[in-house]
Amino acid sequence: MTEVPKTHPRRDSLVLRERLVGGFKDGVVAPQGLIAHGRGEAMYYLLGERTSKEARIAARAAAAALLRSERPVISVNGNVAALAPRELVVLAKTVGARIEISLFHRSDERVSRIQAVLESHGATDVLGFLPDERIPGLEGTRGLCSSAGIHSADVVLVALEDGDRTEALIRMGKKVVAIDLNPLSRTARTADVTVVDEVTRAFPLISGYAEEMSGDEDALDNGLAKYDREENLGAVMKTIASNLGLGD
Ligand code: PTJ
Repeated sequence: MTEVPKTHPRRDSLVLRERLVGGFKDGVVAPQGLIAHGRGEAMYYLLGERTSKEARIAARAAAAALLRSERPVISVNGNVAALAPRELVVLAKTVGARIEISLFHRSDERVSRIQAVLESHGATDVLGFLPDERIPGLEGTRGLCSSAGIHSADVVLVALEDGDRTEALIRMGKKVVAIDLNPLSRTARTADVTVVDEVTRAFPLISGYAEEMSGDEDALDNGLAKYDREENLGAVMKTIASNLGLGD
């Protein structure tokens, strides 16, 4: 991998790129994942590359939804495994969620490579290699899932997810928590809770709130009550407009 100079003003962004490229070379990230990352980078740039107040409000609601869940599942794709494997394993342990590898561009080889990455960061009982169920409405290998994971989950956390998949999960009656830098994406607009932030920041943010609120029913109620998706995404769009000099 290319060494990123410690003093480079855009070091954080370059480090994420290197993780993606490394993941691609290791067979973890799909080629399409590199393009998806570029789209995310553009949105992140427009958002000022920081965690907004809206992201914090959404992350609190996300943590509350996961803690209230009976059967939470974190769905993992190639990009997430390359960018934030440690952070996602920590979140899964904090909220007691199962981890399922669920790929848009599925191959058994990539699933097992992603599983190895997650296990090297402490994940156990990772689902996804032997799917035995389907997500209705999704054709081909895209629709595969596990009966012990996504199929029977009540809350599914998806990150960098394709809009079709998010909509299909909602049609199945799942509560969907999404992490997506694009407030205009179908995933962002249809998930029950959308955290508009970069995934490596969003996971620790949600974990932190989960630790803080665990066992405090009033805090969980409050976290959920303070979140309104349309209002939240509207405020995010205003930040983008303002950063573009298009103030109201
Ligand atoms: O590993 P696979 O086979 O499951 O494929 C994964 C990709 C990412 C290729 C697949 O899910 C895909 O095509 O995703 P989309 O439809 O391009 O959606 C990705 C969304 O994530 C876009 O809205 C991006 O803006 C957003 N995004 C990209 N990078 C980040 C991000 N959101 C948060 N953090 C990021 N680093």
